[in-house]
Amino acid sequence: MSKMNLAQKIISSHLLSGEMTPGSEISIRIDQTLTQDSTGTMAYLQFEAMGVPRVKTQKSLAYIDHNMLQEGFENADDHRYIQSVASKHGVYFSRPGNGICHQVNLERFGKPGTTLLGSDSHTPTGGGIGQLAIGAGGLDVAVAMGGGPYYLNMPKVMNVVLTGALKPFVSAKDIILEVLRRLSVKGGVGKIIEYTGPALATLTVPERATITNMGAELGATTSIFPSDEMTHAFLKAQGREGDFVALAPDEGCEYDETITIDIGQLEPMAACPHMPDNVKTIQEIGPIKVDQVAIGSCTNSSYLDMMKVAAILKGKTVHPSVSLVIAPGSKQVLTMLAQNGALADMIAAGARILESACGPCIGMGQAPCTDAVSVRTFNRNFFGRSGTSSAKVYLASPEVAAATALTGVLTDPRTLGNAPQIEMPKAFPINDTGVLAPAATDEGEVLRGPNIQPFPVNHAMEDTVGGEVLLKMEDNITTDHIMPSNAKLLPFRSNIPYLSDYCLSPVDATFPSRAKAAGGGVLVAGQNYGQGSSREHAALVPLYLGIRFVLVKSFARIHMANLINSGIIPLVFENPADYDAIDQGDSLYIEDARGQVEKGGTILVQNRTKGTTIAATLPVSGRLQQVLLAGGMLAYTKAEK
Ligand code: MIC
Ligand code: SF4
Repeated sequence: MSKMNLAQKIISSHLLSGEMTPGSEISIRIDQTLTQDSTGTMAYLQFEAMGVPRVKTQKSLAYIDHNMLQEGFENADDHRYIQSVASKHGVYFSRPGNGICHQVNLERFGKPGTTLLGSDSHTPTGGGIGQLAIGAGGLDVAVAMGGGPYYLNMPKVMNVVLTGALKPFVSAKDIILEVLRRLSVKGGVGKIIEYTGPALATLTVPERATITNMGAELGATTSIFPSDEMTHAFLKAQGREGDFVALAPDEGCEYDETITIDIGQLEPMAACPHMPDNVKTIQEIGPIKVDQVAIGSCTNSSYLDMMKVAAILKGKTVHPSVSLVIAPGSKQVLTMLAQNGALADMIAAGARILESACGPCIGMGQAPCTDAVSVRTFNRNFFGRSGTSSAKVYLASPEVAAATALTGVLTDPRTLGNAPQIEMPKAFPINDTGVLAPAATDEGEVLRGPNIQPFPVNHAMEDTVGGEVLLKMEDNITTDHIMPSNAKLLPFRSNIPYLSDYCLSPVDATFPSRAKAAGGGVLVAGQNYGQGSSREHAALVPLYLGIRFVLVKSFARIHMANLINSGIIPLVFENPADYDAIDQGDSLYIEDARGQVEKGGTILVQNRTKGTTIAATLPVSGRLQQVLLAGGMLAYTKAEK
């Protein structure tokens, strides 16, 4: 490959094995890792199980930002466990209150041209700074911390050419909403989205990061921008000029696909309930009555976003029927708002200020009222995720959210008059005391509370694998369906037995008890099964319940990797019409499972109830066939040693 696009350049400079042909397995070296607390407990338990004394990456960070409500001892115990285990093994610890992992990592640690693997699906936020940043399950991140390669299928690279310039009150959020509208929540599967074009000269790093962040909702492996003058200015303002390198695709390089968006044509938009690709313009949706407005999350909580909100709210009062909550993304952002008076403007307008964390985005508090309409600057509006199953969540820009908070109905901010002009600061205030350096040696004690329970470990594959179809599901089942996370359940992320009583409960509340009574079984679903979060709990809990294989029309990337790591066989219908011929309650079995998985390709599944045979594809390569035969990644790695 003589001329390379940017994604290919970074991959080739980190390539450890394989050929960069789309679809074939490659492995890459990982420079940085990040974990957050809701996936981190499991990642560090798995890291401990690997027996590596100190991390081998350039920098590994453990953030605390998800489980912030401390209703009982559980979350605080998990924080203490992560702090102690991080220190012992050489991982930097970002204290609770320091901010949302992706926002802080962008500000303080992300470096253009490096690779970042994070146990959170929004890790691609780092693409805003020219980093190849990928979300993965906790076990994959644990392996990378131990110096191991990260395996993935070489993605196709899709070029999104941005032309024109945003009109007033139209923002970066509208660009990614437009990409979602065009490509859908499965349009990015197996792809890296690379942004180029003349409009990039107008988009700052935090705006780019909004776009790469929500690229996760396309199902993309990651999204990336070049590292240019904007990147230089941002790094310089963060006192990190030394981390800058200029990076761009080669002139005349090739892409697997290209689309062009004239961002000057865009209008304020929102993703309507309950999918991030259900995008309409604010004008099309109309002035629906709104009960809650929530501003923040890793998508839209930068200084720039918060300043736009403060300017719109300044001197006005939040509508009496709206509850407005605002969570600035990091200690740095919150400090700046406090120092320049913008925080006072928000408070005076009637905003409820939340700590710098994920908060309502993952249902940690601020569940809206029954049947509420909630307008959020977040990235996901999956059914039930807000904590109120009857609520309808719309995803929109900070400008739309702030305007709506003032009027009480969904509002096109262009009706407000002049758009606020916010300058990027020349120098951000630097105070890294919220990040604790690890101990110099691995002699420290790891502090575990009673909430830390062992995780389930699979056994080597049997000769016959199968059981009853315990649940037959539709398309686009998310990890929020498979393993819901809200203020009541998030404290139990280190307690798989507890979580098992809630598995798939948004789809069918009887599933956990039926799975337990049957002693396990199999799952059947439609397209894009497992989209959303990187939480490996969506595989570990089904493993605990005895799920042996999952047969679907297609998988989301991270969830499929998590199933394989847990030793649950992922299978894809060769003929999607076979899906229709299966009923919940049928008995599906793979005879000679070891032989069939060893051979790979087509796997024959017997429907013993209907007396039929279904052809399914095992969508994995040689190494992963061995992982499945061994009963998952940990068993495989131990056998390798
Ligand atoms: C999310 O946005 O869904 C989360 C919560 O950040 C998850 C991680 C988790 O489930 O803990 C993600 O995006 O991976
Ligand atoms: Fe946190 Fe929400 Fe971002 Fe997930 S999407 S990391 S829950 S702010």
